[in-house]
Amino acid sequence: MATISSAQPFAYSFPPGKTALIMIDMQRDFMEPGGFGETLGNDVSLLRAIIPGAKLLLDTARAHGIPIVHTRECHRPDLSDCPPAKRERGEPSLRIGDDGPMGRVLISGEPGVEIIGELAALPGETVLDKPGKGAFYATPLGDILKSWGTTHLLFGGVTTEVCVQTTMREANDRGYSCLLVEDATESYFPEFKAATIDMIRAQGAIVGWTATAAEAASALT
Ligand code: C5J
Repeated sequence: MATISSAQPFAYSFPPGKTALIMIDMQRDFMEPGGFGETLGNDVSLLRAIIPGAKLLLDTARAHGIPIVHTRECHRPDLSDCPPAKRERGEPSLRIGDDGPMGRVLISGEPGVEIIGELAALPGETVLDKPGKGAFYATPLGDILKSWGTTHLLFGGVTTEVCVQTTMREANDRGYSCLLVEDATESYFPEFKAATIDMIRAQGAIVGWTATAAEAASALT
């Protein structure tokens, strides 16, 4: 059992052989200019600060045989899995499925859906396309984790309060003990990231624990 004594709100213990890392949506559409994140009016450059923390987390998992699931938020080219309410919401400069500088926005197989080069999946790692904010909805994630005998989940990715938090809350309901890695996750709104971390840790780890990538790495050495 590995233990991060400095995790918040108290020590987090996890069995490396029953732990998986879920890296949420580190794709060009959220991380680079011209993608979905920017069409919503966000400054996507803010997210790049977590690349070193996310890389450390991936490298740590790889070094310790912890399986990795990379997710990508995207839809089928015919948009049959995109609810009209999602596509029509707000006043983005480009909507889901429109042609943009990185191909059709948030459409599977398009360049914008690729995970950024620094954090790309290695052969043998699982890459799941998900149409929702949560990674369990309309994906085989639940079955995959069951087949691995997973009991504990480490989380990184973007954005903290949307796809990461949605997935972590559902994972918590499904019985997983979850750790959010603080410097491997980011939001376009720093105050939303801070609030999410506070909410997760509140009330005796009601949704899970938080710690840094370095703390997770040193717990495993
Ligand atoms: C958003 C995500 N923010 N990956 N998606 O729309 O968090």
